[in-house]
Order: sequence, then C-alpha cells, then structure tokens
Amino acid sequence: MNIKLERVKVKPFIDITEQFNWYDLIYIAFFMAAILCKAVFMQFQMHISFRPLFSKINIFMTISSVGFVLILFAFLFIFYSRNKVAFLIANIVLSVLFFSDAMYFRYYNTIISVPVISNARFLGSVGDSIVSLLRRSDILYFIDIPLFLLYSIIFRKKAVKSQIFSRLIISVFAFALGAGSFAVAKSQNDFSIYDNNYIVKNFGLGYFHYYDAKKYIAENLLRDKKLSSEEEQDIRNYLDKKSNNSVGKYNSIAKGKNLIVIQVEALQEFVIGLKVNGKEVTPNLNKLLNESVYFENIYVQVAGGNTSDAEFMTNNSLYPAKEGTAYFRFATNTFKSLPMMLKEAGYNTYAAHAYSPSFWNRTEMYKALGFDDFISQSDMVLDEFIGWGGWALSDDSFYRQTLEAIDKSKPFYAFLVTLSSHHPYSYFNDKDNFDVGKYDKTYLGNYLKAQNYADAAIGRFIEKLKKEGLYENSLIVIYGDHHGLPKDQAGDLFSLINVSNSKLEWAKLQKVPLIIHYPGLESQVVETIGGQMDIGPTIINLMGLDDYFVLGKDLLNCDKGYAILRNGSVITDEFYYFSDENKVYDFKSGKELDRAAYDEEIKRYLEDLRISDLILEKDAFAKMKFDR
Ligand code: GP9
Ligand code: MN
Repeated sequence: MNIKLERVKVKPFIDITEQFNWYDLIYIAFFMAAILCKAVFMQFQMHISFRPLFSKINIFMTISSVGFVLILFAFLFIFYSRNKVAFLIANIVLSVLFFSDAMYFRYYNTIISVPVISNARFLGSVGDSIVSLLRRSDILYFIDIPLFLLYSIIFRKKAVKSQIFSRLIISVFAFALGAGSFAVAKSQNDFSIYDNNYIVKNFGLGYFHYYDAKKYIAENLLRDKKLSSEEEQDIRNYLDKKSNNSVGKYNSIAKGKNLIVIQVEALQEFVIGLKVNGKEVTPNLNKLLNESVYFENIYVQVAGGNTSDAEFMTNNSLYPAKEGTAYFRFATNTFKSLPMMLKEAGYNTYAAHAYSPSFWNRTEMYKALGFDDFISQSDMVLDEFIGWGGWALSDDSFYRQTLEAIDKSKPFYAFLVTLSSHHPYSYFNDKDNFDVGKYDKTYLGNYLKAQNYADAAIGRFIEKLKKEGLYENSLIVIYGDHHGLPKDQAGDLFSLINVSNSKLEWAKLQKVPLIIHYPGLESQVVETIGGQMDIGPTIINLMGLDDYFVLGKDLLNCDKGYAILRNGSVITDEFYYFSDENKVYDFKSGKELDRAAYDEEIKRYLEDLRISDLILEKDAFAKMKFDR
C-alpha cells in the first residue's frame, strides 16, 4: 500500500512573523531594554541602589522593573503603528522624567512625586543651580533617542498587517506577566509607605511613579474635595469662636526673638525627675525646669504619622489625618503654619533632622509648611553614630552641625527633630552612660540610657547656645514626639515607677514633657491638661503671632484643660473617655461614670476632629478667603 504522507502545516493562533515585521519587533525589544536600563541606571547613579548587583533587593527590584516595562509595553502595543510613534513618545517622556528624577534627587535626595509638581512654586533654588547639577553621564538618559529615530527611518520597509485583536491578546498577556512580576517583588518585601526612596530601592523607579500617581489620583481626583458652603461656614464659625485675639497672659513677650523648638525622639513624661538608684535620668532637663515653664500633662496625640504627626501638630495645630499620614496625603495643601507666620515676620526658618529627607515625605511637607531650608542627613557629615541600632547620627553632632548651618544674622526659627533616642534602644545595651541597676540589658533599661544620652546632648547644646549668646535671645521649646515604650513593657515600667498596672494608668502614662524657656517667663509647673496640638498656640501667644487658624489652645491662657486623641478618646481633669469602649472613667479614682451624663460634652470636644478633618481633606485654607 502506498501511503502518501502529507505535511500538515499547523497555523499558530497568532503568527507574529506574519503580522509584524522583524524590524519592528527588534525596535520594541530594544525600547523595553532601554527603559529598563535607564531606570536601573538612575537608581545606581544616585546610590539609591547599591552593589553587589545581584543582592536580593536588587534582584527583586529588577523583577519589579521588568514588570513595569511589560505593563508599559502592554499599553503602548495597543497603539502600535508602522512608525512606532507611541514608543518614541514614551521613550522621550520617560527619559525626561528619569533625568529630572536624577536632578531633583541631587538637590533634595528624593524622587519627584506628584506633590513636587504641585509645589513647583517652591522650586526656585533648584532652577538656579540646574547647570551645576548636570553630570557627564546624564547623556545616557537620552543617547538612544536619535538611534531609535534613525532606525525607524532606515527600516521603514514592510507594511504592517497586524490586527487590533492580536495586539490586544499580546497586551493582555504582557500585562498579566507584568502584574505577576510586581506581585513577586511585593511578596519579598515589607511594603513601606513611609519613604519614597525605599519604594524606589525595592520596587524600582517605574513602579514608584505608578504607585505615586495612583495614590495622587485616589486622594485628589477620586475623592470629593468640594467644600460646601455649610462646611465653609462651620469652619469659619469654629475659628471665630476659638480665636483669642492674642490678648492672653505673656502675650508677645518673645516677639522678634529666635525660636528654637526641639522635638525629642520618644521622650516620655515619666522620665522627667525620675531617679534610678538615686541618679536622675535627665539631669539637664531637670535643671532647665528651674528656669522654665514645665507642662506636665501633655498627652500624645499622634496617629498614623507618628513622629511626623507630632511635627505636623506643632507647626499647624491641626490634628493628624484620620487615616494614613498627613505628611504624605496633604503635602499639596495650603497651610497657615508657624514657619509661614515667622517667615512673614522676617525670620529665616529651618527644619533639621539627621535622616533621609524622603522619610515621612519631609522634603515635600517642609516646603508646603514654609520652611526655607531643610537641613537633613544629606547636608551633614556623618561623623558619629549613636542610637537607633548604631546608625543614627548622634544628637551631639546633629545639634552642632545644625547650629553651624543656621544664618544667625537675622531672627530664626529652628525646628530640630532628634533621632538618637529612637528604638530599638539596643545600641545602649553595653553602654555605661547611665546605671540602670536591675534593668540592665532590658528594653526599659536601654530606653532610659537612650533618654539619658538625649538629655546629655541637650545639656551640651544649651551650653553652646549660652556661649553663642543665643540662650538669652531665644524662646526654647522642648517636648517629646510620642511614646517610647510599647505595651509589652508595661510590667517593668509600672514596677519602676511604683504604679499598679491598669488600662487607665497606662493611658495616663502616654504623655510627653513640654518645657518652655524664655528669660521673661517665671519658672512654674503647669498642670493644665493639654496635648501636642497646644504647643503651637502656646508659642504663637508668646511670640505675638496670629492665633486665628489654630485648633489647639494656648496652655498659658485657658480656663479648662483637655486633650482629644485621634481615636476619639477625650481626657479632661475630670474624666477619661475611652472611645474604644465608649465608656467614661473618673480621672482620679478610675471609677466608671455614667456616660450619658457626659455625652454632650464629649460630642462638643469631638467637633474639633471634624473641623480639622474638613480643613485637611477639603484643603479648606486654599479655598476660603480670610481678611488676615
Ligand atoms: C525618622 C524618624 C523616625 O525620620 O523620624 O520616625 P518614627 O519611626 O519615630 O515615626
Ligand atoms: Mn519618633
């Protein structure tokens, strides 16, 4: 039998070679490689990513970057045309973006995010120095563009027969692959929302821009930001009612003087005056109390923004954001801040913090708050490391370098945020700066040593201020940013301070010290209950500034003390209302009280949070007209 074998030609579902010519496919492959290389190049050029090249972080960052390029391809491929315009435009736009990221990074040590564009009005100083920021290697951001142009002119031979259907299928496939790559990278990393540079380092420059744009769209375009006329009236009535018109005690006594505010990392109130084995933990602050006003009942009001929330409250007297972090979510808002008021009064205004400037989005927020200068880790010589696991610039070096950087030829506002007493306090485990006795090598013991160091550094800083003639000429404000001991340390802490452990007593410990020094202010201890929201208004009164826009109270001129926490709990000298239980307790005895009797009062207090949220979430100060 004669069997005739016939070759059967199997036709692929999509025949790429039939629908697309090889010249175009090569072009597209090179385009994708070019974008990937430029993004990764930028990260290494700016030292956001480090050698070794094949470290775990770099490998997953590359997987995520490939994901970005695949998703980019998925979108562009839909618009595929014979002359590949979509690819060329994308290449130019991304090259300009990555190059601008590099330039911005050279100046501010952080990447361009959408708030940078909205806050472009603050960019003057970069503009002036653009040429000085250029590097020869920057040519690599653009070198491929003429080559791509040339290529598409030379190889314009074959006609395109591709169909939209085939392109869609390929795009969906590429998109799924890209999304999968993101997912793989994410599964390997704790996702930090606190630092844009961290996101770039772990997920790549492309992913960062996607993430940032998505966040901006959700926050600004998809959220109802319209301020209704009733809401506007509510805000106005509230501010009108609250305003003191600055007629209080001690009003203006420090007008025109320097303002030095020190926000001390994790400094809790209980350490002030505390002795362990007969020795004071904070001898320098204790000594300072003899010539200062000491507010001993200031409650921590921070929320999702932790340190940054404390900064936010002091400089705006607005509550932290209901969700997330005000420093990230509202960096494009208009504020009526303390640095702005002082700037208007002719001051130089500085914020200083010895850490990566992108952390907590400080670079953007400090601009939005009106600080002229942000002195960050990038401006400092890292010459001594103390605390935070041994890699924080020491408070001593931080104070010294900040003081050197300040132009003292006219009044200044220096807002200093310290770092050495940041947890983990393990750095102090084998240090003998302070004898903590039986707490040696414990979490609490190390915390006390850390605060003892922070105190010693403040002592040396104050001596320096005295030597430079600044001590007599400045209003000095010192406070803690938030708690330093987590709940699981309650046992040791209660035994140290001899208090019996209870939910109410723990809540009552969540306080920070507030010390205000000025030569004209007689030393005293103020028992009024307050919170970090009240630091700004108290300063504003002493410096004779406008108190109209603050939501907190002037602690030296208020009839009734109270603190409202972000979770809706309320503290007064009479009661403690726990929002999580919806119960009211007598502040002193801890006995449960009849909540109904306090309902109205609590509701009135909580109105503060509603007004603050309206101002922030609707960006009300940008929309409302004020004649002041
Ligand atoms: C880092 C420092 C720490 O910049 O402010 O922030 P925290 O962890 O305390 O919120
Ligand atoms: Mn902190």
